[in-house]
Amino acid sequence: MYTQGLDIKTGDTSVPLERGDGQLDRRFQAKIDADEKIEPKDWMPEGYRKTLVRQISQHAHSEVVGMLPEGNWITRAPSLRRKAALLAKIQDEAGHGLYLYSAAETLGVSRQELIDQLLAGKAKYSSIFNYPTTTWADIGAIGWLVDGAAIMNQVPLQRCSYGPYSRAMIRICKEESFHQRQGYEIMLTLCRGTAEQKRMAQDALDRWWWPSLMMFGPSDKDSEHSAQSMRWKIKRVSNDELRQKFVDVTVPQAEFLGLRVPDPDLRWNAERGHYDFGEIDWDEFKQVLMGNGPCNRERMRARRSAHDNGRWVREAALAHAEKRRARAAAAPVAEAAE
Ligand code: BYC
Repeated sequence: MYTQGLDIKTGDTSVPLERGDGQLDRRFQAKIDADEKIEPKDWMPEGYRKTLVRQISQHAHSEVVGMLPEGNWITRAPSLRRKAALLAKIQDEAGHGLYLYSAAETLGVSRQELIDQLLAGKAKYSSIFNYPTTTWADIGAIGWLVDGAAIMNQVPLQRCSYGPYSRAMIRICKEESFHQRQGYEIMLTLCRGTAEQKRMAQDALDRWWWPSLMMFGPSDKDSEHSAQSMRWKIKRVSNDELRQKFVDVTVPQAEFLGLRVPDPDLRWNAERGHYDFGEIDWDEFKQVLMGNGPCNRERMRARRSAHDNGRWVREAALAHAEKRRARAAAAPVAEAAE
């Protein structure tokens, strides 16, 4: 774990150690209001720490579970170029999971605890990864829509008040933007191909559009954590605002592809300067969150089996690290020179 001793100083010179008078809380909020970053050793309210552990770990789990729907297509990608790009994308997602677990560890929780919660079915991950990838066009739609939605949500997280999370986001966003482009390029190729390929692209858009809008979370009026997370500048933009931005950016992209967004209520509202769009099926969203989506059980089975199959690798890596540590302790100079 990366957590080091808690440093009670909040960057200010004379912080009183008594917490009862709310001074620490006030100084903490003042620091947030001044757009200063909170770092792992700074004092923070327990609620802030818990909110970050919850959000960052859910985000990490999403990256890791998110590899599964795409992994389904590595062996069936239509060319060597597509296979190499897909492999690289999935590998990036594993990396994102690792940065995010590391960021969560700075808050005093171990990666093992977080993974145990996921495997026990107690932790959430993004609803979107509980839908199946039935055709190659789904890989295009995931890159275009799912990574597109992820970027929309993650760009403001680069300015999150918690230093390790915001810094992880900067690198992740760069990679996500490559992912989004490779997805759109797959869609463009299909849409400029045969009538059958274009139908495949339309079918993928039909199936991924609404689940992509659900990625942004419940509407603002039903979002239990938003108000506090905005005050703490963990979240910078609300769920509904981000969803609207995503629709505004994505509809012209669909038009360029010659595809139809599957929403009869979608229309440009000149007065608002935004697209109006139909109501999300919140019952479906709730069912997916409760574990009843089309692939929830399959995803958890795959994660548990990967975890069990990887046990010997983790044990071997630990044994190797222990051997190196023991060698270094016995002969520090020789080990350092290695
Ligand atoms: N799915 O009060 P709210 C990727 C939960 S991966 C599941 O609005 P908050 C990629 C929410 O957790 C990108 N659960 O919460 C990878 C909360 O439950 P708990 C994933 C959802 O936290 C591979 C409850 O509903 N991105 O890009 O203020 C391949 C109430 O919601 C969902 C992130 O994780 C959902 N869609 O806001 C390709 C971004 N929505 O904890 C691509 C980081 C809501 O009370 N996370 N819930 O049990 C966030 O920005 C925020 O956590 C959310 C929700 C906007 C998602």
